[in-house]
Amino acid sequence: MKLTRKDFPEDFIFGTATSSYQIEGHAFGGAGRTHWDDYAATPGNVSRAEDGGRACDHYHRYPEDLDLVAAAGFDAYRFSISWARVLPDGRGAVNAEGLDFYDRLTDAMLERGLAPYATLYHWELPSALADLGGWRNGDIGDWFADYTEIVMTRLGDRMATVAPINEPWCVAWLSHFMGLQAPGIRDIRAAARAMHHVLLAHGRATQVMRGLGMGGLGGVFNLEWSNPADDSEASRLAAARYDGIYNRWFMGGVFKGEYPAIVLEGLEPHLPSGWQDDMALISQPLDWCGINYYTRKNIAADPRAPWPSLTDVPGVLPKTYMDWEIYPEGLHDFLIRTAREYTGDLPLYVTENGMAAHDDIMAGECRDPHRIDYYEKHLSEVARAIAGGAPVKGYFAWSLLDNYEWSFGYDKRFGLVHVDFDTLARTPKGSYHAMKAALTEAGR
Ligand code: GCO
Repeated sequence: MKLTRKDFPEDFIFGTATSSYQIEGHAFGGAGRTHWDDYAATPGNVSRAEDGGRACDHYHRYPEDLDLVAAAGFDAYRFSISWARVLPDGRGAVNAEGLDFYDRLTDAMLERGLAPYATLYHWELPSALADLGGWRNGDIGDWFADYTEIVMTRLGDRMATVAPINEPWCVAWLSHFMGLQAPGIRDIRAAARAMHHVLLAHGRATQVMRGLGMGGLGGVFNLEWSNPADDSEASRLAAARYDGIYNRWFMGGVFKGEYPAIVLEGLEPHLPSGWQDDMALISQPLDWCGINYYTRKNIAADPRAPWPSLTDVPGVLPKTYMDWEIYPEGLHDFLIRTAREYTGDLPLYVTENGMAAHDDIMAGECRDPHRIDYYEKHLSEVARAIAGGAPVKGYFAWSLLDNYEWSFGYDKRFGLVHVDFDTLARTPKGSYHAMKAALTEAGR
């Protein structure tokens, strides 16, 4: 990698990110069942019906994993806390072993000089709450607030930053309209409710943490560039609807207290009554904004389909193993647009960015020049956004380890570190060594 730390401001934070269900091994330590266990147990949802029962066994191997993070020269580690590990039924009895685990994990980060960047929900809803309607039930704001209070009463004094919810679009739209993640629902009314309740829960958790006297509170949004697939006015409008649903709904709700009209057009009839009364809570001030960025979509109008009457068509750019187009400019454009239109001077972090590949070990080594190139191109766009005035304060590579890529199972490898899912051996890839060289003198 040609870029190094020196190409970024002195206080710029480099980190790497993971999430609980994707790496910990949810069968260990008394965690409760989650809707991902149920989704994976239903034929046809997940490749090879794989689940997160063992995953990378980070639950037992976290010291070794954090050693790898520290040795690469990262400043911070973005991790998540599993609701069902702390509260197996989502409410009521606490699993002391679960809270103890996150306590040990936090201290292990601090001992290695890594700043803990926590997320409270990265998709593993306790099944007992899914039984009550999960994200469709407006009570989830209070359930999530209670869980937040339990976790942060214990850990809050040691967190550098906290985001309540990872990628609200995935929690709501991908999972309740497209049906491609747990709970796998395809229903516009369920989707509309989830779209609102996920932000209500964000607001309630933020309120609770402020009440505990905490700072460093933000939100993490996955943004996807919406590119009209052709020059027609119909496709331009379809792309604007896609941008509205994917990006502007959440940015507008959280940073302006309003939802975009182009989305309300389709969703308002299905929102819970009195939704307007929640907007002040949803848009209370934050300390930073996180952007997860991977790709763009090419959107065309599909006038025969009901609202939002659009479809995505394959693009011409080189693609990752997820079949996602590689479009680094989108990261620059989102950083600039977010600061200009939504967040002003608020610190921005790239909280996830990375690519999947089919990485093999050969002669004891895992070479992934494609991934080094991906990181280099995206980091260049971050540097360009900073030069253009966007207040970007940090960048987190997704992901530390090959892990459970949700409905794709263990086949899509995103890690800087290769994981052999039979032996669980960790092998740092070429991209890990390149990062280390960019971040430390020792790695050069
Ligand atoms: C995300 C997801 C991660 C995925 C990654 C690659 O936050 O987008 O949270 O869990 O693994 O995005 O798809």
